[in-house]
Amino acid sequence: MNLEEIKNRVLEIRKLLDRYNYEYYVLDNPSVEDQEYDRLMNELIELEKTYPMFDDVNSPSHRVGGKVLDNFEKVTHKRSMLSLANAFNEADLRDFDRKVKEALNTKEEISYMCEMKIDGLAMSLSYENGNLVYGATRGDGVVGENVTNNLRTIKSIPLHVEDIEELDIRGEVYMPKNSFVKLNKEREENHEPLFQNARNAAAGSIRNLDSSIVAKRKLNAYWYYFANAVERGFKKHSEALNYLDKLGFRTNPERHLVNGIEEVLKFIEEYSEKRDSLSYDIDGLVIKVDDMSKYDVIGYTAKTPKWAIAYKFPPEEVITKLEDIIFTVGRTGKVTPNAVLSPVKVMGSTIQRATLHNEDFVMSKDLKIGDYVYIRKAGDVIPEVVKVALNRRDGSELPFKMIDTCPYCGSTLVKVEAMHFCPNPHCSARNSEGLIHFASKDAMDIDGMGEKVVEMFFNQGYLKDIPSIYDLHEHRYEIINMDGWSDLSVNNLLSAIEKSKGNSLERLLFGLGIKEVGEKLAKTLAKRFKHMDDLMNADYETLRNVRDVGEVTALSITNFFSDPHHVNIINALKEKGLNMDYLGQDEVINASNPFNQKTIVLTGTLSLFGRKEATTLLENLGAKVTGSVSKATDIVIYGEEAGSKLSKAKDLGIQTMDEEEFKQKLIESGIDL
Ligand code: 3BD
Repeated sequence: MNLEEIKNRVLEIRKLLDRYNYEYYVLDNPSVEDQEYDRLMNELIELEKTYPMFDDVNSPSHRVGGKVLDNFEKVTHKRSMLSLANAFNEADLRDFDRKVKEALNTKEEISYMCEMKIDGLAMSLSYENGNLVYGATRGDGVVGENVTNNLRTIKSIPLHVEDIEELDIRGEVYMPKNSFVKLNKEREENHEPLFQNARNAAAGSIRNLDSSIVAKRKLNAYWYYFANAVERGFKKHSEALNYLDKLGFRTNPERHLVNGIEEVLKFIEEYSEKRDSLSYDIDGLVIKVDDMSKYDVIGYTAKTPKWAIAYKFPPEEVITKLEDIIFTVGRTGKVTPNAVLSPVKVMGSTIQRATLHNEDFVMSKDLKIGDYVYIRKAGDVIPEVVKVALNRRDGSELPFKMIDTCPYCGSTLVKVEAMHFCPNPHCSARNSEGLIHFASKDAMDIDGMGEKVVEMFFNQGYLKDIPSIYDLHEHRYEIINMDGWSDLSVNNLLSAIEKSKGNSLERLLFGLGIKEVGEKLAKTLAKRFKHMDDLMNADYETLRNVRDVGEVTALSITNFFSDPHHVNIINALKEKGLNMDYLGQDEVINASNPFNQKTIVLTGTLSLFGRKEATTLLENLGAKVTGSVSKATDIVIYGEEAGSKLSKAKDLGIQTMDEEEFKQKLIESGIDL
């Protein structure tokens, strides 16, 4: 064969294999024997190996995976991927229908497409001139991850379609129920951690960086939306779906076009029953207006279309025994009662603990130890105790009693509103929780120092408080000899610890676990004060002048830094070489901002900003802030109860601005509020 003939043979085999794939995986109706398929595949692989110039990423030979990536590239979706509003009951659905009719100014019944809401992962596929160019996860709806290599291993996904300029389609990748059960069984035999449910198994698979592993997971997909259908002349969603079907995409046959909301409700009733007999998990149904030409009239909210809604099945409830109530102590000292339950399966995961929040919660539900209780879980949310099954009481139940001393250090608990706190800053439970928080991703981000590791080292005595993290290297050889550790894993941990010393101030502030100081406020404080010492020296008034710092927060911060125990921790961290400065970029100030070179007066009570902060912000933008209104004043910014200065400004025809407008202008000037 000459090169031309070889190329033609390669193309011919690909076409055949694409067709056989489609027949087998989409139509479930193969036309050739496996042997014939394998023979062609081997011939193709052989040719591509010998003539690499004819290789192609979209060759069916690449469906077995192979490439191992370091990470996934980010992709910006051509059209952003919307969310869906939820309906939980009949009333919500009728409301939806009423609003659609109102928007269309009609009393006629609406034609709705009713679909399964597959509990999988939303994906987009993009084709250009008939070739798959990328497949991506939803991400935040705007930017997702390029998982094309992994999607290619799903054999029902076409690598080529008819030669169409552009196709942008959306669907759900999922793992069928029986594949999930089988996968977990294998994992159990191999002593590998189990997946909680089919959705997590699908998510874990599609985000695996090794596509040859993905190829072994039995994933599949249904495609439910043709994003550029209207541009391509389609008027009905139902027609767009039929077209996708014709192009070779797998569309869900469990879809029904119905007329009016009553028929939607009937459909929901029918599928609430049928749900369990499907080969995949669904967590609800999706109802869509069929007439796409009306989508823009019906409109959109910020994130969701108003022409579609997701009906969510009610959360599953099960009954189990409340064996005991135990107490845990968090890093702030908060003591939480926890339900110890007889293990029970809800929504595919086994539950044996549930938080009971605080004493009042337990009392208001009248929980007694030995009671049978209803547990509810919806989707990925944490399970909750709903109520007692009173009819199952036999008198043997024991009353609940809140403890008054810390179960870890014995200190007398302090009650603040409904909550109890262990006041001892040296309490071992508090310290170990504090360490876990300090090392966590959003705080100091010490990779490899999660809950299990901290607890293990804590129990060994290698860790006792936050500064001891930075002495962990002294235990290097002891750790290497512990179960599950190696030279490499210890090195990785120690270098992650070393690396964290260079973090910017806000991570350290958040990591210290000051009450009321969350991630966002930590950043604001770091930006405002720049150095740890300046924050430590700030008095109550100065703190109150910072945006988002109220009385409670200002007090909490001053209390924290006036405690010698905390000062010692910070000094110890300084000694270990931790960075104590804000390293972030200051905002780049645009000279064309509306405050540059202007003389500005602030008046009235500013509630969004402290007066001092507003002044600093304005000065940073090139403004001069003065005290009294005159002809030289350019702008007056006013808050509540502004008096004579505001009226004078109005008399003089000076520009005025309320706080909201001020905030808006700051944002437009590039200030990161
Ligand atoms: C399904 C959006 C629209 C195109 C927006 C109407 C929210 C997950 O089977 N239709 C379906 C399914 C999901 C859908 C749309 N039709 N959006 C649909 C969907 N049959 N599950 N979803 N999604 C997909 C989401 N995912 C993660 C985080 C937030 N939202």
